[in-house]
Amino acid sequence: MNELGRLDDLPVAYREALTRQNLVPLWPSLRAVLPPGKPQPRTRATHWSYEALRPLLLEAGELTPIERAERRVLVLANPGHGLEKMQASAAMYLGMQLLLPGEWAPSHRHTPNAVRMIVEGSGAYTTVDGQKCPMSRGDLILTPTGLWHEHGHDGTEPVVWLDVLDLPLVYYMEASYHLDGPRQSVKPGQGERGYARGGVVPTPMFERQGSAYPMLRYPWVDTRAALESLAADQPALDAVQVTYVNPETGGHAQNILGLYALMLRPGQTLTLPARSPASVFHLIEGGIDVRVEDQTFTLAEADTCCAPGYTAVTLRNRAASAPAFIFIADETPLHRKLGVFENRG
Ligand code: 1HN
Repeated sequence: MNELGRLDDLPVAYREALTRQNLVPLWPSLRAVLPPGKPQPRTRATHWSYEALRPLLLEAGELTPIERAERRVLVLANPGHGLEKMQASAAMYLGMQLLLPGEWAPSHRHTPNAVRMIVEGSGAYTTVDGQKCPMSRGDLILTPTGLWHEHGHDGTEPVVWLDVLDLPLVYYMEASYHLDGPRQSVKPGQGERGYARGGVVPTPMFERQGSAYPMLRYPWVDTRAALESLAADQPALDAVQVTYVNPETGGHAQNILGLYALMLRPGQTLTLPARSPASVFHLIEGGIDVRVEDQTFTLAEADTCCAPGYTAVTLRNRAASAPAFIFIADETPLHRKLGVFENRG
C-alpha cells in the first residue's frame, strides 16, 4: 500500500487557496476514513459499576429537583468518544435515570427511539402512547420514535432504570428534536396481555388496525421464564438467548437497535463472534466476567459494559450453581438495514 501524500507536503499558499473555496484534498485523510482491513472504532470497551454510580445518582436527587432536570439522568459516556459526546458507541446512548417517590417527568415525544431496562425499585410507571406501563426490575419498556411518554411514581422507594437510545445516530443525522405535550390520558389495553404467548397472536376482525408497536412492555417474569424454558428444552444449546420482537411482524422490537436477553447456564463460558455492531451488556441477575480483547470486566448485578464492533466478546458465568441473566442491546438492525453487517466469526 502506497504512502499517501500529507497535508503539509502541500504549499501553504495552495492550502489557503483551497480553504478559501471550501475545498479539501482527500488523499491526506483517505486512510483515516477508510482504514485497511477493519474499522478503528472510537468506542472503547468500558465498564460502569452500579455500586459506584448509585450514590452519585441518589445525590443528583438531592442536588437537582426533577423540575430543573426534566429527566434526572447520569449518562454512561464512553471515554473513547469524549465524555461530552454522551455516546456509549457510534449509535447508542446509555443513561441511568432516577425518579423519586411523588415525582413527575412530563410528557414529551422525540425522534430518537428509547428503551428502558428497569434496574431497581417499584411503584413507578411510564405512560407510552396512552398505555400505562408499571416498572419492575428487569422489565423492558419501549418508547419508539414519535410516541408520547411521561414517567410517574406512586411508590415509596427511589426507582432507577437504564435508558438506551439511538440518540447519537439520530443526532448525527441532524434529525433529533423533541416536542412537549399535555399529560396523557390512559387508554385501555396492554400489549403484553394481548400478546401474552409467543406463537399465537390476536386475530384482527377483520383487518389490522393496530399500531406499529403493538407491545410496549416486556415483563421480566415472562422473558426469564422463556429463557429457562428454552434452556430446559435444549440442554445442548450454547446461546440461550431470546430477541425482543414485535409480535406482529416477528422483526426486531424497534427499528435501529437490537434488544436481547441471554441466560448463561451455571459455570458457562460463551464467546459471541466478532460482528460489525457494537454491543451493550447489562447484568440483570448473577455474576459474570466479560472479556473484550485484552480486557476483562467483572460485572456485579446491575452493572453495565459496552464493547466495540468487530471484536469477539466472551461471557463467563462466575457462579457454578446458578444461571446468570444479561440484557443486551446492539446495533444489528441498523447495520443490516445499511447493508454493512458482518460476522467475522
Ligand atoms: C428522554 O426523553 C428520556 O424520556 C431519557 O426518560 C433520556 C436522553 C436523551 C434524550 C431524551 C426519557 C433521554 C431522553
